[in-house]
Amino acid sequence: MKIVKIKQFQMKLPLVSAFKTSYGERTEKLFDLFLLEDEKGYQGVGELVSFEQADYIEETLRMSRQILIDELIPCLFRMEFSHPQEIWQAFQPIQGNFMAKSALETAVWDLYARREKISLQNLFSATKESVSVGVSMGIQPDATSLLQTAQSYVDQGYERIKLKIAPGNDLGPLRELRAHFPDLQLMADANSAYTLADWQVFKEMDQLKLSMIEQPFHPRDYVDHGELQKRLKTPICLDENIRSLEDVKTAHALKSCQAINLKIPRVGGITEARRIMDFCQQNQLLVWLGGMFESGVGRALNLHLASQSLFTFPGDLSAYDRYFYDDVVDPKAVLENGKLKVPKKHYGIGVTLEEEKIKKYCYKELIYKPKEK
Ligand code: OSB
Ligand code: MG
Repeated sequence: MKIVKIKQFQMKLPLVSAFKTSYGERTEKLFDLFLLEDEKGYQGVGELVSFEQADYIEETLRMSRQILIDELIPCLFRMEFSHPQEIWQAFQPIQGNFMAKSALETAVWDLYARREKISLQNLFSATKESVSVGVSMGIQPDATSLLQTAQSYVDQGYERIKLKIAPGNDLGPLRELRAHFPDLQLMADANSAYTLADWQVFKEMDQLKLSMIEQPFHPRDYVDHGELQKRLKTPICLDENIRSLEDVKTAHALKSCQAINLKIPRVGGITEARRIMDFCQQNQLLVWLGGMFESGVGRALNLHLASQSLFTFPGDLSAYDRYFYDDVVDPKAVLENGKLKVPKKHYGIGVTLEEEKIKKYCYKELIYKPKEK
């Protein structure tokens, strides 16, 4: 098959509440959607999730768009392929730019499944109809809002809470949550805000029965994470560090962590995500699915991947209204008995773009076609 046309929608969805982390505040989510069409007219859609600032990882939205135009889209147009895994292979000579690669690669998986007239989860031999979910919670201004927010998530049915922490805003709120929710699956995400010199803070955290502590140190560090893991019983989970299977192998060899937060866009797409899942399974590393404030497109994709039996720990997979007032897909993801259903209203990722919503939230549309020979 061949890709003969690509539409790019530059989108803006207002966030329900600003998300404060160790690296700043967000009130709107910008993202792009890439709608691919093959020679038979089948379509697939992928989401570009890169942020405007390089504060989570180095790849920004502008950088992603540039590499897509300069290299990835021309590369895809040159290809004649029979399976989406070949896209992964073709993108290998292009270094980095994982989120840009993922936007196209995941769209091809969607297109392929639609063309085969099956649900995407069937390409993974996944059978779960719904997925248990957790929620990621920003740093709260005070103890009252901390407890109220957590309570509302528990009431909605979220099975696990991940609290963002930063130096000075860590043990206090975590102890407060633990005291009020003694049995809740609770974890902390530091987004690289600490160094090994802070290790005693984590030693205290070790008493709080946390499921894991996510990314305490620098995104390139494996050695200090390994040293900290040696001193703690709580599993360390790596997020920002993990861009490829090779990173997971390094973390495993250096005993830097016991768990991996797997995000499809952060590793360049589905093919790489599945290589990582296989390695984690063979090497007793806990792997679970993380999120990037995705719109309904990325969320649907995440649900299909997370519906495999390997995923037992609840992912950062919230209902759409956790983040947005509205969404661009049909059907929207809503919680049912504390779980999210794997969307199957359509083939592929199981949702379709709502034209009227695209019109409403799209501020720029571009079309790409292969160069005439
Ligand atoms: O560190 O896991 C993170 C969102 C954007 C970037 C980084 C992270 C996050 C989250 C939210 O924690 C996950 C989600 O619910 O989408
Ligand atoms: Mg994280």
